[in-house]
Amino acid sequence: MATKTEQELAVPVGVTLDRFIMHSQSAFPYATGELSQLLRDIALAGKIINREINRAGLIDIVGGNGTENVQGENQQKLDIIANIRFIRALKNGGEVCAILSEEEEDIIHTGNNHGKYVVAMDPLDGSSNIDVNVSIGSIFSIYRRVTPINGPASISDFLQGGRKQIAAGYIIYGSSTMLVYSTGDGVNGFTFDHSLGEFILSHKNIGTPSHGSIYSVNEGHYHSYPKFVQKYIEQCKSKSFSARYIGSLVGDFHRNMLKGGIYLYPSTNKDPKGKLRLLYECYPLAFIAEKSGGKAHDGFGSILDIVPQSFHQRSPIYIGSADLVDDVVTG
Ligand code: P6P
Repeated sequence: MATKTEQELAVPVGVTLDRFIMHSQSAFPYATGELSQLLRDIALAGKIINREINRAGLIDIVGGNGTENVQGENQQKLDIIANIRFIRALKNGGEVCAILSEEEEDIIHTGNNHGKYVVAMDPLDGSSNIDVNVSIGSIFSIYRRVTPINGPASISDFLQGGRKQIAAGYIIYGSSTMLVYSTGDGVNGFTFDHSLGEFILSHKNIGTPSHGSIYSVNEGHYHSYPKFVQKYIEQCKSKSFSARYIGSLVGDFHRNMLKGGIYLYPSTNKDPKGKLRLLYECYPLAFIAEKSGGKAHDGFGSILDIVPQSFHQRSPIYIGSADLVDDVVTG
């Protein structure tokens, strides 16, 4: 019986997030390491939140917190915890001068006025799924500040527009925990190895298939959707597309990016401007979609070209495979 060679026995660990970041930084001669450190800080927050989620059922942190966020939505205990964990990691990391969070009315000044960057984030999206063990996610968007270094950040740092993002991504807490991000040159996915406590490169240079046969939309709101959306949903049914909607944006987006498909959250009677928030849900996922060859549209133009007016504004969104997005918006 042939014995396995040493090489076969010693399966390589793979490229850690740290090594990948250092290698990527070396490709930018003027990079001074702050963005690399910021990405590490986000990864650290993701590891901590992952641990909290995995033990939520055991230490009574599932369920509602009995409070509402700025959106008037019931906050889950893990929403609060994730928000605190991200703020703490970014404050301690020192690279971020201010944070905009879905869970907070106004921007959070970190005290790091020397920081070059600001971060807009949804600390934990889809949190109503926590109690039923459905995948949830954290979403982040990074800008270089436009206000003077060493001074306080301001609203202008956050209302630069989607195409001014220098990096964006998400962490999905599912059957495995993954960090997916882009700094503008491709999209890469890292799977968390619990035994090592490291994110390992598992999905290099992700490409969104230009086509697909999955559509993700809440058909319970069908009758309040615009006619062009109703027409598209009927087309999906006539083509025997698969309906896949888990009520968790990051989970639906991630599956559609890997397999091909489209996620739709149109305007409705209840949310005439759409439900999803532009700055920390639509912009970052649109950045990832476009950098992986997909598209993100609001029915009038690219999500990334929407001129932002306020921190928590909402937008309709049609995002995923380029051909499917075109089919929706061109009717
Ligand atoms: P609905 C979760 O609240 C969320 O923001 C997204 O994660 C999800 O896709 C959507 O809302 C679900 O909304 O109206 O279908 O329950």
